[in-house]
Amino acid sequence: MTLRIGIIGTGAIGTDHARRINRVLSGAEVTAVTDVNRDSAEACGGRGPGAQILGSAEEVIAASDAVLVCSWGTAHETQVLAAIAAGKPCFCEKPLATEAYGARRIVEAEEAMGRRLVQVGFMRRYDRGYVALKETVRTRLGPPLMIHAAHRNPSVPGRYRTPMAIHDTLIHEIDVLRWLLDDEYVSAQVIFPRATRHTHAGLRDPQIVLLETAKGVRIDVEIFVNCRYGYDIQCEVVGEEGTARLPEPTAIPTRLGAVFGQPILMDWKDRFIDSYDVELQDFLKAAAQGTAAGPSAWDGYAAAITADVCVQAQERPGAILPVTLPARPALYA
Ligand code: NAI
Ligand code: ISE
Repeated sequence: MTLRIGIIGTGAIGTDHARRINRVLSGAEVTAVTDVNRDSAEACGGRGPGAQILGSAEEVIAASDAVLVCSWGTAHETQVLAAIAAGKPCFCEKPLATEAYGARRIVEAEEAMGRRLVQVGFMRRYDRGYVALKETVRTRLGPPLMIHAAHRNPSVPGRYRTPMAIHDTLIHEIDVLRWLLDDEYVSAQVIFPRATRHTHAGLRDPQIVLLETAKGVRIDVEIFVNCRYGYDIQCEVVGEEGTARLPEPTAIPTRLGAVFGQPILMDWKDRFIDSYDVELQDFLKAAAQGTAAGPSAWDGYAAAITADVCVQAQERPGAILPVTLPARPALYA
């Protein structure tokens, strides 16, 4: 059976996911799309000839076996709740919700259904480099003590504001480092170095977020979203017996014109291209069984709680604020 997939939000990642469902992955076809901006739905190149353009998220959910929520973060909660109410498996791009109470409502709705329906788009858990790093940390490094990480984007759209550095960008590290360490956060702090001249009044850039885990691991993450030179994701784990580093993406080193060089990618779409394929194939496999796998609504909620504290910490630079997670429900054991 070919799963009928609906896509809500056909911007950058909605279009990219449509392409991979129709042209790269197996078992599914995009049959319906919607976007508040109809021009965007019409321009969605990868949607395929069979896909209808519908007027609302609700119509897409009704017409599909499973849906992808790829709209802006502020719209995710309502759209995911509508998919759960219809009993349809739902892949929701990060963040699950822009505030923890929204993610909490999604967890409660899923619990009431009694089965998992939501996968959150934390694709780094599927990245070969992170998977290998996690295995190295688990088997060779001894207890982890510290992590030094950086998340740099060459630039961001004009609507990007200071809190988005947390719930749009840092959210990837919040999730992947919690997964990497198999640990929970207990505190967060934000400090602001000298600002780059390539930013504007609504965005403090760069920022440094300091996280502490229940086992006492200290993490520093630099977020620098106007770094200009490339899309650069760094992660080094320091353990009792040694250190381990996220590998650089494969690129051809050259010796040309008296320079030893290696290109740096410019776009997140290219940096994590393989992991997007694997995460969505995982979603399609579970959706065919009427359920969901991979990063759960609980993971989205845990990330949103941490993100809320980090946003508060942005407003009180230097203050160390507690992060408190409720008990994990049995559905997510
Ligand atoms: P975008 O701005 O390129 O596209 C979003 C689209 O959603 C736009 O066409 C917009 O008109 C539409 N939209 C907004 N609200 C809507 C609503 N209520 N109903 C229907 N359509 C709506 O943004 P982009 O970069 O595609 O991001 C979309 C989501 O994907 C965000 O949550 C973002 O954080 C996430 N994302 C995840 C990435 C990852 O690495 N996993 C990479 C890029 C984005
Ligand atoms: C974007 O939405 C993504 O998810 C990218 O992976 C991230 O690097 C970027 O900062 C976000 O804006």
